[in-house]
Amino acid sequence: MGEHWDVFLAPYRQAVEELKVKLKGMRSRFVMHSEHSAVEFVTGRVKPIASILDKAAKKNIPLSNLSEEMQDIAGLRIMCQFVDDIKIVVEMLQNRNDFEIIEKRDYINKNKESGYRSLHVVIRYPVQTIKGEKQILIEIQIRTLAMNFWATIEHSLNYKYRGQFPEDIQLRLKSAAEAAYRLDEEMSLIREEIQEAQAFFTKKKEVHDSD
Ligand code: 0O2
Ligand code: 0O2
Repeated sequence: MGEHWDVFLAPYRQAVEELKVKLKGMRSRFVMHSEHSAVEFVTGRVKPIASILDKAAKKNIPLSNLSEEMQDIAGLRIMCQFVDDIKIVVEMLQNRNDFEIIEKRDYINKNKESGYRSLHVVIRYPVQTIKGEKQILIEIQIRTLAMNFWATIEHSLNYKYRGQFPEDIQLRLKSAAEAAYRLDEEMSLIREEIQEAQAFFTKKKEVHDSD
């Protein structure tokens, strides 16, 4: 089976590497134009085989249907500073013509029971293989740094407790989720202040330049 997995996962590995370069490129272009970058950083991974098997068993997905039914075998994650950046990133993804967005799951306006917040988009991405083009599904998670902090901690605790959190930990995670939400709100307010200041200085500079 080892060799089969290598063959099966090869296009996913290639796609993750390609998309990391492409999405990191979005950040470089903001920086080049001296604009606030909607993209803070990008990570990506191919799901480990053991996690693919666990998830397939949990969701009753036959292994022969993995490529159609498991959307996050390849996963990219885009971290943003501010909640408002997430919308900008989604618009940029929508305007690209190297892949197609086929699904969007909004866990920001409608957060999960756990307290998890993120915007997920599933894309259909064409990979060039020696046997021609292969279309694969990829999940892109877009979240703020605060949402990422919470999700990373919760994910490790989940691993430790296998989803069965002791009650005190569960309560702490809920209140940490609320704190992360408030942090995002506070930062959004500061962002507006920064942008107002930038607009003011740009105007002032224009006046001086025309002197
Ligand atoms: P774990 O289990 O979190 O320890 P580079 O080539 O240097 O840019 P590199 O080393 O290939 O990058 O990895 P990258 O792109 O920085 O990040 C890989 C990380 O993605 C993982 O680390 C996770 O932190 C994160 N990740 C985990 N799950 C997901 C997911 O479902 N979707 C996305 N998009 N990212 C995820 P590890 O060490 O592989 O995993
Ligand atoms: P990994 O690689 O360990 O991160 P389901 O698995 O049923 O919840 P589905 O339909 O596959 O979800 O898609 P969904 O909900 O869009 O994406 C699932 C992924 O979102 C998870 O991947 C996590 O990366 C992330 N996620 C969803 N809910 C939570 C949560 O409550 N806490 C944290 N930390 N992350 C969450 P996996 O399968 O866990 O894989």
